[in-house]
Order: sequence, then structure tokens, then C-alpha cells
Amino acid sequence: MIRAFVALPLPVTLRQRLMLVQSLLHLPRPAVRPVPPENLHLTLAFVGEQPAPLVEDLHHALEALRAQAFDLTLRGVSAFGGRTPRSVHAGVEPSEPLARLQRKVLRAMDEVGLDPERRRFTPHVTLARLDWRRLDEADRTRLLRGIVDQDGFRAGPAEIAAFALYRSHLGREGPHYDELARYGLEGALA
Ligand code: 3AM
Repeated sequence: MIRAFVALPLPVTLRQRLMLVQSLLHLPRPAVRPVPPENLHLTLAFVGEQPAPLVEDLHHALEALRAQAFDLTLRGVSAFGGRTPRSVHAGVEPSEPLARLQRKVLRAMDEVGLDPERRRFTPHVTLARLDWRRLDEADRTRLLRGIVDQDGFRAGPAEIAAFALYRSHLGREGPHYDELARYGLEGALA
């Protein structure tokens, strides 16, 4: 079985800005686990644990997918999880080409018999995962204040020239991602 997902690898310019934001946020280990720079990505679809031949079918469907390169701008920092935050992420400026690409990826999954989750697509780049219950009051306050302080964060626009299929290995030190294949977008300058 292969645990897989489809995502945008991020241009180095955006990754550097995200690393800077991570360094400005209060992310005390071990309750908070920052995403390592090489793991920063924007998930288009979670594929889950699937038999290798099905992932191979998806790979061929993604190879056949045609979509345009586009510019991506990151904007704002916030948390998922409501009153007990579980992750901190950078937001993304609304982008119709990004939404179109994500719909095409879901269609490719459908075509090969994978049942994609139909939750509303909320594009984001996860910066850190956290266990809220393990943070004391002072750390919680500093973390939330940091998120508010970074709300003016903006990075880009940067060209997205490709998307990729990843394998995720879950380890005790956090997930490790291997890029299985990269798919170029049409009209990319880079
Ligand atoms: O882009 P992010 O970091 O939000 O959260 C996981 C990560 O997304 C998500 O897939 C991406 C690569 O691991 N993920 C993990 N398990 C999931 C699940 N069961 C999931 N998304 C939906 N359902």
C-alpha cells in the first residue's frame, strides 16, 4: 500500500518566506512541530493508503491532465481547529487557475476509481502541527499573538509551473514525503 497525496511543490522564493514566518512564530517543541522546509507544500488532494497499481493508474491520469501554469500569492497566517487549534498555516489569495487545477485532479482520481473527498477546497500551506492540550497558557497566548502579528503576511506572486504526486511515510519524527512524479503545467516560463 502507498499513502499518497497530490500537491504543489512551492517555488524557493515562497518557501524562503514561509521559513521566515515560521521563525517569527512562537512554535515551542515538542507540543508544536514546525513543518520542515523540504516538506512545505500546498495539498490539492489527499489520496490516502492505496494499492500500488491504483496509484500507478492515478499517475497515468495525472500525466494526461492538461492545465495552465499560474501565479500564486500567499496571504495571511491562521490556524485550523477553532478553539483548540491543531495546525497553523499560510493562506492563499483566491485563484481560479488553482481551483481549476484542483478540480481536474479530483476528476483524474474519479476516473481511476479513487473516491476523492468532496470537502470544500481551502488552499493553504501548513506551517506547523500542534497539540493544543500540551501547551501551557503562556505558550498558547504567545502562539496566538504571533499568528495575529503575521496576519499581514504576503508572499509572491510566484509562478507555479508544476504539480506533483507524493508518497507520505509516517514516522515517529513526523511524516517524510517522497516526490513520486512531477507534472508540468502548460505555458510555464520556468
Ligand atoms: O496540506 P496539509 O498539511 O494540510 O493533513 C495532511 C496534509 O495536508 C493531509 O494530506 C496532506 C499530506 O499528508 N491528510 C492526511 N491525512 C488525511 C486524511 N485522512 C489528510 N487529508 C484528508 N484526510
